[in-house]
Amino acid sequence: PAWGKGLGKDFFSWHLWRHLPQGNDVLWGDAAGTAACMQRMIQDWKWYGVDIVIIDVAMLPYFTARCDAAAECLERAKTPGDSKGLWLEIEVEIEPEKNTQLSGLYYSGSMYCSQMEAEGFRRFTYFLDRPDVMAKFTSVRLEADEKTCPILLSNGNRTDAGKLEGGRHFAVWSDPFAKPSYLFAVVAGDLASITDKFTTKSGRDVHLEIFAAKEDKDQLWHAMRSLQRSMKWDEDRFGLEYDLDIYNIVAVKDFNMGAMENKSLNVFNTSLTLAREDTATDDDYERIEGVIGHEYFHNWTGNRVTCRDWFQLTLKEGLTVYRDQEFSADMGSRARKRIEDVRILRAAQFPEDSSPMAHPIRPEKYAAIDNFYTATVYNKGAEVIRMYETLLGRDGFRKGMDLCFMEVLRPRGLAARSELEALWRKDSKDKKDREDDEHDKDANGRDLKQFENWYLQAGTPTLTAKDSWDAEKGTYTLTLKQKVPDTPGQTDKKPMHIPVKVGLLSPESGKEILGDTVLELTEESQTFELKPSEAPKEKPVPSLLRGFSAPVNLEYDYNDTSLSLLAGFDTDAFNRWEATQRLGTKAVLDALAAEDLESFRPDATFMDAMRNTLADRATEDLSLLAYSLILPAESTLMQIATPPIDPTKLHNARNHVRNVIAKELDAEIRERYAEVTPKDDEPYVVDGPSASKRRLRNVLLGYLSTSGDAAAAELCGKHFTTAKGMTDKLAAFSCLTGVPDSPEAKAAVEKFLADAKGDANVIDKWFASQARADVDDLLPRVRKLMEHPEFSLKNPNRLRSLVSVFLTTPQFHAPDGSGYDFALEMIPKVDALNPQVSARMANMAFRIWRRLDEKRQEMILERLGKLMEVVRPVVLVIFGCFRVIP
Ligand code: B3K
Ligand code: ZN
Repeated sequence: PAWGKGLGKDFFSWHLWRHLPQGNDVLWGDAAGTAACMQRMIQDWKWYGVDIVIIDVAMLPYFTARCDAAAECLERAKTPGDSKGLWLEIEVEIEPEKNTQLSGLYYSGSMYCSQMEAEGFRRFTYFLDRPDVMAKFTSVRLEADEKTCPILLSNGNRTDAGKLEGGRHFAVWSDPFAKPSYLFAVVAGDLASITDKFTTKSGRDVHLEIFAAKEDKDQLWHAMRSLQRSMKWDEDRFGLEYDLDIYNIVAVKDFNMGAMENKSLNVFNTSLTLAREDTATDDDYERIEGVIGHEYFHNWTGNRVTCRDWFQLTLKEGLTVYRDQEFSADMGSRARKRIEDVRILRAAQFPEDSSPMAHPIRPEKYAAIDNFYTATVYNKGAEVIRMYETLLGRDGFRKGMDLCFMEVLRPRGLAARSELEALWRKDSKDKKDREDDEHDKDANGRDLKQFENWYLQAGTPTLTAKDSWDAEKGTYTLTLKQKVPDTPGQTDKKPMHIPVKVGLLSPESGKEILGDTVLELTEESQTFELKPSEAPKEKPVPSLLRGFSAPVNLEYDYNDTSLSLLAGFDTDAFNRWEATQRLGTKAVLDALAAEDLESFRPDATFMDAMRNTLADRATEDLSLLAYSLILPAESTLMQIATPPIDPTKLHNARNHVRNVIAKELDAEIRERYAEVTPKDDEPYVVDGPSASKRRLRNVLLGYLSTSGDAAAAELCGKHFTTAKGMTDKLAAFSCLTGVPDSPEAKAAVEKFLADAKGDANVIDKWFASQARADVDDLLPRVRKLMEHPEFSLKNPNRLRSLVSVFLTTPQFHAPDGSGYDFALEMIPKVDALNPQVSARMANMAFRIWRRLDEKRQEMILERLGKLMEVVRPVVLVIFGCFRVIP
């Protein structure tokens, strides 16, 4: 490459970035658009006195063109008045069969399929592969052998098709909407499908078709119904109607993530598409509905309005997760969904936010964008959107969405953070990255400038509450303080704008004496005065952060009596559950601190709360009881316990508390278990209430199996053999993996696999249950399973089901370092095949290292040092962050 008159590479990168069209002045058209961009750059460079520019792909990732035709283009660009414009023709040769990274175009079993987000398109052909370069992909012509690839799909409408010589055929697809290359997709293969339709609110019929390998065809109907429900919901809740006549989904078995929202041609991991009662659990059914919704909702939040650049990823992901959460809440139980989402946030995002990998929802830099599809960008991003809704109310939020999507952004098709914020804000004029005033409308007239800190600052804030009560005046005083912790590269942070939803309960009767009230904390410390409807003698019991109104760690000195009052009487279902979790956390942490664990017994209040939950016959949604009976997850407790933490000890402490519950409440647990056990002739139905009943029953089975004795194994064996669907079967199987030498377990291991009849999703469950078995010799068992003919390193689902699952167990942290050695062995092997998957594995395994005890920290550092010698890219990311934490 000739860099011309001494101008350096950085200059070019910067200049290229600056000069490429940002937004709606992109010249629509594929090759023509590309050439036009080149022409504009050349003209601009001429101003600097540069005569010849050859763009090299290795030098300029933003401009992935490397072709002889470039020179010709440049020549033509110099010819004034060339009315024909410029055409760039690129011919590439690729080998999808050898693409083990599963990014770009690759081959998976019975089909060729593509994954372009984030930067896969450049692995497919040369292109301006950036989200702000939007083009109409017209005349996408696919040709293939008709026998092996009878189905040929791409985005938009099929405009032509026909037979060719030599047993080949073709199809031509045209998408009328301009889109960035990451939303382009092609699929070709021998697939079966099911079809149905959806009539939109304006009366248009949309053809719906879901494709899969032939043997999976009968497992597609749940996905179809979920799609129809999603389409209806987006019309009802957000007024958003589908904008094409076709919506296709393809299920593929080799896929790096869950699913992909390509315009009108979604590609889904089979694990999030296929469902039959004997192959999928209730959780799977719910997840599938949620993800089908998620990808469908992207059609507006992501596709029609997309991100200006990848730093803005949360604009489409956080918002779309929020939308899918709301969809699931409306389809099932709102309280249950909220609990599930917060459980995920605490188990996956809070650990990330306190780790060397902590980053704001809008990161400022990245090494590989594919590693930034994180719980922070997605789940914390959704919480940030949810806070907007809390601050503005549902109507205000909808007003903002309408203004944003219908009036301001849709005509441009692109969004940057500041533009989305104009939804809600009054004073957005001073934003440096806003380009013009025209879009500077606002829907709510609220001053939410400070709220922007949620986009800029990483780390989970701590919210401390202190209160007092003046019985005479009937005034309750609440002082809230916030602290945003230091994270890599960020210190001395500014206060956040935190909506804190509260209520008050009478300490005597448990009656609510102050309903939902949103307090807005904007300073480091603020005091609020509240007037409840009654003035009890003693201080009212506060129900703080109702519905988890902000992603923070709340510290308030609750005593056990207040917690059990909240657990029993709070009108906020989330906080009823939260109170049980606080009691559970205290029980486990007390056990962890106990000198003699064997004789440790949790406080009576905790045991009473568990007893009350078991006896609760008033709560209709049995899932709420089930979740109240589950102790906080170890990954959540790892964030609450004070470092240095010995994960083996923490695991034993949690298990001990479980054992005490199981022993002391045995009679109550058995009674309730019998009550929710289906009658012999009861059909297995997949719906909300039945799923909740099973959820409770399976949590109870977990307690009944803790002893691990012959009677427990027998009970689990019976639960297993009488199971009519996958939910019950898998629950029993998981319990049995904890007593692997029992005859029931041995029989179940064989039966489960035989029953699978080769169904990959079921076999994944078979591996995963065994990979998280609560047994001391877990690692040798995992190694043995890796020798099983069904195991493969190449299929991400299978790899995750065994190797990644093991990395999340307490046994991974075995004191002898054997788990860490295993990671050291596996990560480079996987990295050679698929770096997206290996990077995730490394992150998942090691991100909590700073919370561990010194010995384990040393062991991990040593392994990371070795890893660095073999897989630099993965480890560099981790070490890059290690450095900044002192
Ligand atoms: N947008 C995709 C994720 C793409 C991940 C690329 N490594 C799925 C989703 O969030 O809907
Ligand atoms: Zn998404």
